[in-house]
Amino acid sequence: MMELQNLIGGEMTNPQSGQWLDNVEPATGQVFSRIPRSDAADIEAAVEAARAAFPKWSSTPFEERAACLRRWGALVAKHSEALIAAESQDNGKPVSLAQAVDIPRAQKNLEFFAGAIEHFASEAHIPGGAEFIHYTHRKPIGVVGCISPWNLPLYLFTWKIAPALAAGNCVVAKPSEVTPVTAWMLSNWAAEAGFPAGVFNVVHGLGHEAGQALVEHPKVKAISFTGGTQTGAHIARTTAGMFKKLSLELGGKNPAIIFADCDFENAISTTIRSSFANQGQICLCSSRILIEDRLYEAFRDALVAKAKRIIPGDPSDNTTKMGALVSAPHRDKVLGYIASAKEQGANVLCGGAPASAPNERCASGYFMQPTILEGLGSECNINQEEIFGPVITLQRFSSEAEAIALANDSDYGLAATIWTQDASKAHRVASQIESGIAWINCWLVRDLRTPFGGVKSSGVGREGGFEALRFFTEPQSVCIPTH
Ligand code: TXE
Repeated sequence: MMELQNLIGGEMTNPQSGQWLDNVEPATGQVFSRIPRSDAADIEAAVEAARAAFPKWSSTPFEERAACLRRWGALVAKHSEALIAAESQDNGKPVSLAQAVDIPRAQKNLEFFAGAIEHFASEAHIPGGAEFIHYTHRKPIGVVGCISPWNLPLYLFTWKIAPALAAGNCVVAKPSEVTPVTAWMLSNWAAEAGFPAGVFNVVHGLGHEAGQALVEHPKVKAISFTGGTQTGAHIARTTAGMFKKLSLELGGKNPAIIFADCDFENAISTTIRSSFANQGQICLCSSRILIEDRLYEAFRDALVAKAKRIIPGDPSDNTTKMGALVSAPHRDKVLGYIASAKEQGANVLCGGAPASAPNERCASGYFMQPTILEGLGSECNINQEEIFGPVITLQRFSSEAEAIALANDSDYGLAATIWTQDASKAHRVASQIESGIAWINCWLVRDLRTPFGGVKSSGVGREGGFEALRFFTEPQSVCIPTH
């Protein structure tokens, strides 16, 4: 049985409580590892180690901080096969996806922020007459908390810790208890990458225990969180009176707007990917497909025909395109939404039930059929709440204005995709969509320098590029006379 440990002050440590949590493989439903059930005592030890390491790390030249990140990235590359297998086993995603997306992007995150810190400049302001110079000194904050979810475990874990460390902060990270393995593997290589003891700490455990203790710790000056909107709201309430910096990347209910003049084949194949990739467990997935009236039947039938050909398989099989959902509770949550949709009169065009096990090994795994629903109004909970599984709904519109109104009829505002071959319409529609991200005739095309995040219930703040480095620093404005 694999036993994970916390990394605190450069040492791999067991939970002070002596309590452990089972970790289940989604494809089989079997326990395959156990992790520390850490609590406030473990968080306290990690924060103290981080505080002790901060003076030296924050004054380490940025070139050395960048070199540590680059060495870490090289270690991810060196161990990529083991990381790919571990990510797939822990999350239920196909190995092909972990190989194509998760692990290469984790390496890229580390390398990208090594470069970003080498180019992160600050400003000076010289008023007319040049009697004074005002310069902005961007200083690391101190000890910061990084809390990450289970859908893209190492990808989103490194997306937070890399800019935090690059900027000169010391980190206490709390990965999801549902998918802790690759964060633990990475923590084993921190010393080899050159990070001094205490600069980077990982405390495993439950959100409302270890996570809550991290969020409310008075010496943790900033929290970068990705996860559910409800949890994000809870963290905001917890920290409101503590005036901590907060970066909240939360849920989404992303529309795909399909105009009749779209590139039909491209729109179909990309919408299948944007709907069902990672079993629909990506905050950027499209879950509301809005189709112009005169194209509705043709698009619907083509989408359903493709979705029916997606057969959930054993994630460890290289040919598998769709794996298992991350946990039994999550699988049941998704099935609950489908049952509710049926009760409300939805027409199930395909799927709508658990998928049969792909083989004996996976007999007790959490597999679901890709599901497409139609016939529900925009106000229906199925079209308003984040399901976060392989479930999409189809709605129709008859005008550009109606498409925009439908797309914006949501408490969320993370991402949107727009399909039209009329460029001016594309720009016009994109500018009216309430979202942090808009893709036109493509999906999930990423440039790590761009601001990443959402509006409304999709979160507060932006990650990515210099946005992340500005979040993880505090600017001080200094003024000096020039005479
Ligand atoms: O998220 P949680 P979960 C959405 C998706 C999903 C829902 C819940 O709809 O169904 O969120 O998923 C830690 N103080 N997204 O349960 O609970 C927790 O341990 C501090 C969208 O995974 O928000 C984990 O490390 N930390 C999202 C992390 O928060 C707490 C991706 C996320 O857990 C805590 C994942 C607390 N009180 C889910 N409670 C996206 N935007 O990509 C929990 N945590």
